[in-house]
Amino acid sequence: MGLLSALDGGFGDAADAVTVDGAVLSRERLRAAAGAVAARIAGAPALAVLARPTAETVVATVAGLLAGVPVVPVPPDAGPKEREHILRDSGAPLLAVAARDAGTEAYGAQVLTVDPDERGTAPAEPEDGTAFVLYTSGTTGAPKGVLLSRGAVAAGLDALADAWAWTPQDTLVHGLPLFHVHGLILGVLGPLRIGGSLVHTGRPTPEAYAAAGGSLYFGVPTVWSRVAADTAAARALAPARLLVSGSAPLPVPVFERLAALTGHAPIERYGMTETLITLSTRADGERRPGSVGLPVAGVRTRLVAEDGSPVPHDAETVGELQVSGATLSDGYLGRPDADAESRTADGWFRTGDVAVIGPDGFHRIVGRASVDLIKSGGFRIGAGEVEAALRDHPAVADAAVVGAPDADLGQAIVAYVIPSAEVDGAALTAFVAERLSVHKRPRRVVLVDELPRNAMGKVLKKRLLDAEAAAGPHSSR
Ligand code: MCA
Ligand code: AMP
Repeated sequence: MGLLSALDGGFGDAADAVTVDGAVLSRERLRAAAGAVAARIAGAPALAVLARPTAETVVATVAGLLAGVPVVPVPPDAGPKEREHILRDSGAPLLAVAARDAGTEAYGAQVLTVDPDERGTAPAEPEDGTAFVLYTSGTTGAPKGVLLSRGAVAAGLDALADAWAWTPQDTLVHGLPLFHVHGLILGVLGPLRIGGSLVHTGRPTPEAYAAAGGSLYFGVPTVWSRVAADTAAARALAPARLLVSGSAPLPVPVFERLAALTGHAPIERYGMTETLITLSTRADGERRPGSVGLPVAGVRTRLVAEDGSPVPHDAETVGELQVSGATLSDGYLGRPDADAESRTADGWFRTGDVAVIGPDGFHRIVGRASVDLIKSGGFRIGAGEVEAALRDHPAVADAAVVGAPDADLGQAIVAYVIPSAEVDGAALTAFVAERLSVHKRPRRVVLVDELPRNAMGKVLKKRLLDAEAAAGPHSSR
């Protein structure tokens, strides 16, 4: 059975299988349009896709999967520095875009326009191979390409179908970006494997979620917090079957308000680009606020102390969460150093997240081991990448970036900058937004004369975070 097992007509041809950006695609039309693109890309080593939330992105992604060509989603707002890195590092010779983006900069790749009305014959899906190269941030340096196999994606989606009782009767609704695991793999490939239909709302606004009338809803905590603050929108979700939160911690007050207004205790699940979704509460089990539940089918977890010894499952003692199983990636593209660092000698993936496990097996994520990986609005952002972009500005002598607690975004990027010439925060924010992705821009810039450092000269980020905490709660909204 192929990865896109619901696309081949096994569940019949729903006329409205995929709705995105106002376009409605039946499975038959999606298969035909993707078949036409698949014929044009056959044999290519990789296909980059300018991943706007559009029908063209869905068609191009499905075409890559049908043709056995690894898909490399490119964030549509990625500035020149980030886009060039993704295209060159992945080696993708083709960039698929919608007609309106035909003139886009592709850094040596050939631009391929995708037309959802084109018709061709879908080839038989390959059995194995790399499905995606997904770019994601580390603590330092440019984003790394994570190699996700077809087998890992299939195992990950099947595990979620089991945990969430996700069936062909479901209509999935979300408005998340189509260049990450959450929006693209769960949110687009999920319905193309499991069946049922997808409504992508363009943006994940409370009003759009309320109007969509789905059964299964996905959101990052920022989305759920905005829904919970909009009583009418939240109440409109009462007829749904399941609300699922992930990509960052769901604050307990948001969980509780959502449950009170919608009548649904949300499911919380945890994962990473490198591992897909590994932990979740279950549709048929307890949905405990603040907990990400149990390992999904095919995944094992363990907690390890700093000295490598096992940590007791007493719901109190923290350790590094390590995972193994069928959903793990095949490593980072061309980065054996990063592979070696992220895997243990016995093959477990080191998540870098700190967690506790209770005697009942329920997991709680306590935080991240490194202050340099920031989660803002559910986006993973490396402090080092933002600092490097800031240092490229002629008026910046040095910069240190932290994720400060934020009521809306979970963490907000705050940049402490030592200027070398006259400059203001707005100019620096715009500079980062233009070079990297817009969501990597600092939400606040603090100009300082010096940065706190230890005897080795390393910036003491904990001290910057203490200063943020002392300044009181913020909300970027
Ligand atoms: C604002 N804008 C700017 C600037 N400031 N543009 C250029 N320069 C500036 N200085 C524009 C933006 O382009 C955008 O415009 C608009 O302002 C809003 O931007 P922003 O404030 O950043 O958006 P937001 O509304 O605050 O975003 C909140 C959000 C978003 C919608 C929740 O953070 C989001 O989509 N998060 C999802 C992240 C996610 O999917 N993560 C999954 C990865 P315009 O309106 O024109 O676009 S995690 C994963 O995959 C794992 C496995 C997992 O566990 O799930
Ligand atoms: P990404 O690779 O963008 O998916 O980011 C993965 C990271 O998101 C993980 O290492 C966690 O730090 C964080 N994360 C994802 N889901 C959750 C969750 N439910 N609770 C807490 N952190 C989460």
